[in-house]
Amino acid sequence: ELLQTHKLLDSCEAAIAERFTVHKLHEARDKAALIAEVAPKVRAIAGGNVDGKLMDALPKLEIIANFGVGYDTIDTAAAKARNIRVTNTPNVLNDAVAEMTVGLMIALARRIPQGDRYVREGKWPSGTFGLFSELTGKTAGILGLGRIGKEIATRLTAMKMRIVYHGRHRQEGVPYVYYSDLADMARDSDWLVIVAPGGQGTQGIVSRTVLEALGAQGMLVNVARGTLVDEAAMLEMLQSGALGGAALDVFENEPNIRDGFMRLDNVVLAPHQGSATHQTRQAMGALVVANLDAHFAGDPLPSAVV
Ligand code: 8YV
Repeated sequence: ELLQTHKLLDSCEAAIAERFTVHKLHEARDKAALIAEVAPKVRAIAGGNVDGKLMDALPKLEIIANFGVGYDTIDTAAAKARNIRVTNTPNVLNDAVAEMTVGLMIALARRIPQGDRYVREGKWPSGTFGLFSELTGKTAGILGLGRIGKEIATRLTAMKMRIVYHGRHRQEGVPYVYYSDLADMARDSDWLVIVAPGGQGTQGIVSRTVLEALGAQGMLVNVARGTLVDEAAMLEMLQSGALGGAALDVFENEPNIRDGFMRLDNVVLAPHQGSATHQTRQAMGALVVANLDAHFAGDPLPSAVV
């Protein structure tokens, strides 16, 4: 039997239901009661939000198959200690997230959402919309040059941007300048592109100091996790003009976001839709199922993180 912890793509839910008796934790009125009831039989979890306590409550649990590349809501150390496998959905979403990133950047720089409103509100015949900045010739500092970060870099190179990057290590065979210090990179960049994993190790690394280094002309785009950024500092700096602009697909407490963002004109806001295309979500769902199938067939897991 399988415990599902949040809503998944319909086709993924259907494929899982063909294979397992499914219990939906997110739909249970009394979650503790459901967990106690299913504990003797649940061998798999589909979804995230799994801590050591939930693992302990499910003594037969063997695998947690996450729908998403980021698994910051799963306590992987606790899973490892309990011999529970964890899988994610890497690679299949790289292109979709990279496309969204470029789209957000152009939308912010050229004020595409504001232009749409301007036209709809009938202001065009009697006014001028203005002149804005472009990506061409600018420097993009990528925080997290992983699988998605590299796809973003390729696309921004095509936009005639200069690419630099920061991460824990300099990477061999990468044609971009490496910064070992994030604030130094932000200082030298027009754009800070946040695409590093969330979780304990990266919490708040885009600090006030980093944002100050990016500066009043600086633009930020975040398609990773809201937790990477000191969000209170970012909001305050966007309000005061100490930071130029931000295109945000992710937030600290999403889907509930700080009210201040709604009243800002120098932001583009998106509802965590980086991977939200038909083809990518289908592929993510298929990979969740492939990991579960491989596990219960005793085969190597296609995309294990633990
Ligand atoms: C979400 C994501 O998982 O892959 C990730 O890490 O952030 C997204 O793809 C998606 O919204 C499904 O919950």
